Amino acid sequence: MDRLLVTGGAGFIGSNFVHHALAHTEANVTVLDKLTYAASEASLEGLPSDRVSLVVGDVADDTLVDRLVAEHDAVVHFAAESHNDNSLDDPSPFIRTNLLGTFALLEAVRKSGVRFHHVSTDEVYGDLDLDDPKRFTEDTPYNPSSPYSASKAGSDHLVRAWVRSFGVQATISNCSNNYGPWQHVEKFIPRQITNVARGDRPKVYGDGMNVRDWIHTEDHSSAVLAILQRGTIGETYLVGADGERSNLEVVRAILRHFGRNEDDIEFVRDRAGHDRRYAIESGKLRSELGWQPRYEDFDAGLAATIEWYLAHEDWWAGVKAATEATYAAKGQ
Ligand code: NAD
Ligand code: TDX
Repeated sequence: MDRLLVTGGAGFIGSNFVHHALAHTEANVTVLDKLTYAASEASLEGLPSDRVSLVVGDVADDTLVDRLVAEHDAVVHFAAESHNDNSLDDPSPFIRTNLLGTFALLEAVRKSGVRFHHVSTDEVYGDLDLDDPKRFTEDTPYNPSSPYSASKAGSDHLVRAWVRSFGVQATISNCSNNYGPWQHVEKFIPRQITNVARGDRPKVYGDGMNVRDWIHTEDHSSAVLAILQRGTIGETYLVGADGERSNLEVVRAILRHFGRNEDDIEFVRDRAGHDRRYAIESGKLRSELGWQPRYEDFDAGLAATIEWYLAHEDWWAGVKAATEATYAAKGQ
């Protein structure tokens, strides 16, 4: 796999994966990214220009995708509309990018025989009750709640069908909530870090008891690379690092880091259809591919992420006010 095509490689997780792949393989990488509001070319700065190039384009552009895919040995597909709240305001770009984009890529790899890895989410499984001892496994039935998660579920089904019907050489990973550098301030952890950094209160939806299973984005990258290199074609792997925390626990940890009162929280309007809890059982990935997370201490990973946002205020300050204005207009 000397030539990798990474879709969405200018986004939060995709850009981290590009850095990871360059550091841990000999591959050259082409990033295919539409550079939407969520992208950041800064996240790719400093990479060796003889090994990385950026093509600005749409994964749903089948002519472009056919040509690019045929020039590579493998595709790692991160490109997506990724924010649940945006999908509730306007589902249409989610349907176009997440479904039609994945369809265009699958047709291209069908023609060229190129290896394909599809990056997906645990949200395709719906949610768990807070007191349910179960966690999601590769056998959990699909039950998505939001337009975003339904579009990702649909894209997973397309991949599975293209493997079974057309023999496409594909794998799928479904990962839990990522945190780390370069995540857009619309998302929970960066929103609350930057709120508290500006002296504002964290904004928590509903009662704040919703649980997410946090994993550092670097650990997601190492899992994707392991699956790309050693995964079994046609298989799905769940990716998680045993990082279950309620939203309240997370904002209290952020407030503590800044020396602020842990109860200085603003409870705002709940998200429609808000999933209660996600939890990943990642035993298959660990036992079959020998993968292990490096960031097993969430509090240490969160502290490093807070410090990163404080050191990169010039990166997020420009979009913070507009992001907060959009939330405020919805009572969030
Ligand atoms: P992101 O929103 O930060 O980045 C998405 C990237 O895709 C951006 O660079 C954007 O410009 C690009 N993009 C969007 N539409 C495109 C199109 N039509 N053509 C080409 N490029 C396009 O998202 P993220 O959080 O980095 O998520 C990356 C992937 O990982 C997604 O598939 C998402 O479903 C999945 N995932 C995310 C998480 C998480 O916690 N963020 C967890 C599990 C899985
Ligand atoms: O201001 C907020 N306040 C709040 O309480 C925001 C933005 C979120 N929340 C809550 C909603 C969720 O319970 O925090 C939790 C996390 O919210 P998000 O960061 O929006 O993530 P989530 O909806 O869980 O989805 C994320 O993980 C799975 C990614 O955005 C998806 O792309 C991924 O598939």
